[in-house]
Amino acid sequence: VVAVGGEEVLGAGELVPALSSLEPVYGEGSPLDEARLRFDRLGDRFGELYGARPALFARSPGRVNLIGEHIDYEGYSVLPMAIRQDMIVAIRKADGGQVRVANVDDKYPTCVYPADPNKEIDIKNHKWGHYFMCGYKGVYEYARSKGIDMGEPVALDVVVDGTVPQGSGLSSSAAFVCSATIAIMGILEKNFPKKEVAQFTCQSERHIGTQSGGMDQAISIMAKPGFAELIDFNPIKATDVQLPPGGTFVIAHCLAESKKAETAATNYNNRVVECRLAAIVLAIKLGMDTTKALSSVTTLSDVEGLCNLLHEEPYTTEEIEKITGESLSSVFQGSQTSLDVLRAAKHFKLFQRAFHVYSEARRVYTFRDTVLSKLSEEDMLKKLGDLMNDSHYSCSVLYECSCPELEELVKICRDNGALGARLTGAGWGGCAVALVKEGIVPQFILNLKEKYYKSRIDRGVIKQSDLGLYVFASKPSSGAAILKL
Ligand code: NG1
Ligand code: MG
Repeated sequence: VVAVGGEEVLGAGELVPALSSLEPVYGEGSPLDEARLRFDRLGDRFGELYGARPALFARSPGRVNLIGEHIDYEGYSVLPMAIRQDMIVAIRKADGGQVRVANVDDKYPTCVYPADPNKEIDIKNHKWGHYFMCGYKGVYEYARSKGIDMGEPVALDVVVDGTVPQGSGLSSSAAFVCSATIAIMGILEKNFPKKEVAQFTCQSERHIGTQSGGMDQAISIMAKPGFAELIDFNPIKATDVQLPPGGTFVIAHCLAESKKAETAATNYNNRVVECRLAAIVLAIKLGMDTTKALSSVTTLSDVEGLCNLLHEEPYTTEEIEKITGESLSSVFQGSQTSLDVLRAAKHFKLFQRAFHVYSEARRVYTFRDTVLSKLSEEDMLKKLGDLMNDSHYSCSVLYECSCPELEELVKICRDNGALGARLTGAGWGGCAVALVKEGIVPQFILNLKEKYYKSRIDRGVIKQSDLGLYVFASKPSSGAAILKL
């Protein structure tokens, strides 16, 4: 009975914990009866749909990013923690050449795919089940890259149950891709090194059409209960960060859904492209040969962060093409999602995006250093809160990934005693995270209910009884695990 905690390998075999031992998975003090009930319900639903018991369950958590927003894909370290909310997957091998992905919630109609890891995902026609197929394709791709024989593609019966609210910036998508991945590894009896799973699941999720960084998958796979993690990339590494006990992170959903996959061309992928362009222009301004800049510079972490070499006025396509001596469509040739960005973009705010990335990258280390410092807890919490506020300002004003609802919510958090508050995840909707002194958490949540949610309940945006799904305090939870019956 082992939870996949600090082990090096993730997958089937001796690392499989029994369902009777959920404690290591959910951490001390979690409502385990509730968790057990969820697994029971999921198993029952599986039985109704497929007339059999699942062979195993897998779970992977969502996360809240404490600081370091929109910098993972630029190669900079971030500081998230796993939350208790997760995705659980029940799975068995099936006959008939199909992967059937059902959900305990009828809101999500069953998706059926051919059991063919080479088949592209139809991203123009977005479906919730696509994330499972990201995991499916990813496992086979990883195995192929390592020369591991996977035999004939397997047909699968799957039912999932997710508690990470969708489009919330809490990474329901990575929780789904990661739980799908390890469920498939479990069913195929493959053990892959944990760090590699954290790495390749990031590639897997890109099949959905977002050029995501690796933060969400890394924390979902590598989290340890009780710790936030400083995640470094290239190579991927997680370092435990013990947060000061006097502070609690409260997560609150602004109730605007962030439809990241659907709006990628103007939001998420747009920023990835702008950062790449900023990096190339900076490299050239710093004296690099244009051919070399175009071929070797991919992220802002590849160049020195001298933003003053960029101008604040947004860049036009023509201006950038003059600097690079090459048409942008040929620079991004071969990346359809980038070409979609170019088609949708009016101009490119290179200075603002680069300034955000470099300053946010520094804030992550300052945050970590503050946690490790000898400051009194009072001063420490205040400093951490200030950093979160600075991060939000930068996201909102320079990176423009906030929205009116998030602005209102963040302000209400600060006005009601939060030491700091910021949007978390990609933004454009979803959640804010607030640092609150332990002692005032219940009152703080009551105030949010009164000042932010009450009017929305009255207007029927959410049900009073669902409020707990949208605003809650969170402790650092554990990472991905496979569970057997
Ligand atoms: P969310 O919004 O939770 O999907 C996204 C990216 C992260 C990171 C953040 C912004 C994916 C899977 N995740 O998170 O890699 O870039 O935005 O910091 O796209
Ligand atoms: Mg996501």
